[in-house]
Amino acid sequence: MTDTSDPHAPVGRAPEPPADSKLTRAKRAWARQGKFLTGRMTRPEEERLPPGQHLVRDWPVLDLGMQPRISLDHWRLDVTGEVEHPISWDWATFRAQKQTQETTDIHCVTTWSHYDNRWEGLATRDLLDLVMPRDGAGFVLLHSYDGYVTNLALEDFAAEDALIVHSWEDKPLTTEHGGPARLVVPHLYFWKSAKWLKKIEFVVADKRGFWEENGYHNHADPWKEERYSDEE
Ligand SMILES: Nc1nc2c(c(=O)[nH]1)N[C@H]1C(S)=C(S)[C@@H](COP(=O)(O)O)O[C@H]1N2
Ligand SMILES: [Mo]
Repeated sequence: MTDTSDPHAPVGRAPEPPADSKLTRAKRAWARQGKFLTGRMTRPEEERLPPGQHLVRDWPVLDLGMQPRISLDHWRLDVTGEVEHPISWDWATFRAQKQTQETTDIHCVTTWSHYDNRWEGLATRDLLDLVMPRDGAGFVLLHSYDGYVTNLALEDFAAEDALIVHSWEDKPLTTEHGGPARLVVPHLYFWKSAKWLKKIEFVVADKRGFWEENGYHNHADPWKEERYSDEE
């Protein structure tokens, strides 16, 4: 006798809706628009390379010239400011958090883009679940071991593909690319992706970081070519 108690058991093929019904048309439109994906919309393939960008094969190194070496024994990540549950993690505790993998593209303001980088680390959304930002917290300042600072709106930090990564292509992130751990925010120019991440500070009022003070745009959306400052 067949057990019919399992609701997932196959019960024969569901009838296909007619190919051009109102429902299938609506579903195709939703798929095109990336509807029901939380956060930002998926982009059609022809829009993958943002305006003014060109593809490179190698992954260039860009920073202020001082590449700090932090041994895993001395590494810490602090999460401070407008949060219910501040964090101060050592390396083992950071590595014990829930892991997420994402394959995303890099777009640098200096016009190179590098496709299909496979990252692994802690999703910023999972971090937000742990620290619980307070109501007033609208912005996030990223502080790095080389003294670099960059700023993000909370909704950009919370993007569904944003990660605090420790690995690239299944290997530990190298020092030159920001290891032990860096932020990766794929939908913004790469200067927003702080290398050698040390502290994440939640704040009420926005505060421009290093490049944002030095002529770059505060928001940095590559598809809108937000390269240079939006301020006088
Ligand atoms: N801590 C820190 N993070 C940083 C920078 C920096 O100088 N210091 N430079 C930014 C810039 S301008 C870019 S383009 C990317 C470069 O990352 P990559 O060297 O891994 O390509 O890192 C960003 N993050
Ligand atoms: Mo950059």
